[in-house]
Amino acid sequence: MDWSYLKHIIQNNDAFVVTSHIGLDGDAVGSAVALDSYLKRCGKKSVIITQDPIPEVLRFIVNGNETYTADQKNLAEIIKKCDVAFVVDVSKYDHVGETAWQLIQAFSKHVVCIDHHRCDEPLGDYAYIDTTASSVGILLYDLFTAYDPSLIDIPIASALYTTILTDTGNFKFSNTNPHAYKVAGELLQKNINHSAICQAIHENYSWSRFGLLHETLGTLTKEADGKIAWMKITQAALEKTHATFEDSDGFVDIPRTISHVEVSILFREIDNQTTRATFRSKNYVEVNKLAGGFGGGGHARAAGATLNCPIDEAVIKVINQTKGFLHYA
Ligand SMILES: [Mn+2]
Repeated sequence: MDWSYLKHIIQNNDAFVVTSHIGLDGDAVGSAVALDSYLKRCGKKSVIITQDPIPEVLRFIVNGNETYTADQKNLAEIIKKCDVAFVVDVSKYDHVGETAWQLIQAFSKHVVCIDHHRCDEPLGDYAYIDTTASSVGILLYDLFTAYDPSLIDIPIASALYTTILTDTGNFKFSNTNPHAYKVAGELLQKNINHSAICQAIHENYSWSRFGLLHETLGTLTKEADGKIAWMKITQAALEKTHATFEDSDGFVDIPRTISHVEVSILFREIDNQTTRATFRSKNYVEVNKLAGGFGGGGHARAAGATLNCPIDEAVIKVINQTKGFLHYA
């Protein structure tokens, strides 16, 4: 990747805003924090603005960086002083979140997108998209290394390392590649605390998450001879377990671990007319295409879509479509 233009953008501007997508994950937060910190190490002003609040389980990455949610008061004042907005881990403007996107468009001179999702018309004036990158953090590591590697300190390296662990599912997902291992190795050489990061990601869950998991596993259903496995989370289940959707992060990966399951789907009842479907596949189903049929998108092995119908109707529609993507030997 040729980073010369981005180097020029960083060198010649003073105030930056960093944002990411709705439904923040480890790559979104890790990349935003790493970039924000790096810009500050370059002597620039930078703030992080996100549509949604940073999930509790990812707050360990934030490490004192200022973060604002888009609905916060006087945010327009802060962004007014911004030259460039960096949008990371997302290339579709409607996934940035409405308020965050409006603020960025209204107040920044340039909008630069850095992402690894497939997208025909990425947002912004400049888009750096590499669909082979396991996480956006890896692209940022490459940028920082090209710009000035000496500015990568332990907090920045830790945030970048988190993006790799979370987006590859600990080097388990099909997007894992030699470059991801290479960058992870180089980050480990910067004396980051690998076990503290792993503990913060994987051994830091709430009791409400396990109450919700217990409820959700009760809905596990097998379809198409066990090639599809799905689960659902209703508003009633959230109420019963005092949990939020934030607590269900990663649930969709669980049914995929069953032998012979090709597609795993998690349905979430946003309200009685809105259902979010999240997809995972194991070997061949391109779930981004499956999700695309419902106006969603994502990666070949991980994708999502929002349907404007009640959850039980969404289940029927989605399962029917999914069957068409299966191979029957
Ligand atoms: Mn990502």
